[in-house]
Amino acid sequence: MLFTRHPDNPILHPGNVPFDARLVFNPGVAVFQGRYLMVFRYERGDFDGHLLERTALGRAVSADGVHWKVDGELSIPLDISDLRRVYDPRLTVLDSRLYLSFAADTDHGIRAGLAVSDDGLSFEVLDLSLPDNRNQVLFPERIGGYYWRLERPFPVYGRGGGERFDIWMSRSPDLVHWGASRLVLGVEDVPWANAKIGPGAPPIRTDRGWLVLFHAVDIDPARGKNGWEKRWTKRYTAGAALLDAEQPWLVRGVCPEPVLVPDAPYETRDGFRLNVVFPGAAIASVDGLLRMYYGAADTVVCLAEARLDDVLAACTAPGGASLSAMTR
Ligand code: BMA
Repeated sequence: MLFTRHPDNPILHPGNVPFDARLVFNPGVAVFQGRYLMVFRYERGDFDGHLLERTALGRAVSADGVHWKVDGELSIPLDISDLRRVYDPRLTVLDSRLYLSFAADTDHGIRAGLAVSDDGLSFEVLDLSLPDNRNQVLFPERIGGYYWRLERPFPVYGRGGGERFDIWMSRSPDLVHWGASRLVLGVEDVPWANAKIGPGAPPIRTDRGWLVLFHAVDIDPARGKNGWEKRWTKRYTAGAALLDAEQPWLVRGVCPEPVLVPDAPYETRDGFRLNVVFPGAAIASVDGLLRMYYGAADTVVCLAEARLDDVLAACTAPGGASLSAMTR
């Protein structure tokens, strides 16, 4: 595996949270106003009884990106009457403002939302997509004069009724009106996936293009009891792809193997849904280290690290799926 787990994993778990939270996972992380900021998903409920009662967002801060202090809950002011819950946050800093993209389950479908903040505490909602869309991530820069996002719609009828979903992209002149949508990466471009893929971390600019960490799901009907669930046949792994710097809908390469697969006990043995690594953030440091923050087993927050150059080289190595999207 290209990524090595941090020895302090899990870096955030329910025991670190000063309020009632039974599962703490799927983080968005950004360096904002001089420190690391994390927004994470948490579930309240009865861990031993395996009952979950409430999904919400929490906030943590850190000086080094490894040691975190939870400093409260975060509420997103969504003015819709059919809202059920908000979850799976991602953070992007763009023009010195902090953007939070999130999934919103409503009575009428799952919507991808975007909110903005100037202090990391209070947010204004800019947009909620049509259903069904999720895993929206915002690029940290304008490209060709537009804002860009990756997203993952759920085309159930068009893909034969099963869970076979792909990574798409839209652009916007103002972060509110999105369009000119294109397919970026299909499940068939990811050799080890057989079910669905979705953008994970907001893309980061490198000298070879935009690096995207994504999640990829394979289903094996032989998988049985897994975590709290009687039956959970999916495995969530992390993958990496490189998009063109100026025409980001063009895929320059896909790492032919996952960059992280569930293996550690906190990914495969303890928790709500086992065999899940769900990347939500990537941070590159000046000394060439790439950090990936991810949810493990839908229960804790973890960190893994790789050399950025190694990940870029793997994305463009011969034998990997590459350039397949260029003809779309
Ligand atoms: C996805 C989302 C994520 C979750 C993952 C694994 O569909 O619901 O929030 O981490 O499944 O359960």
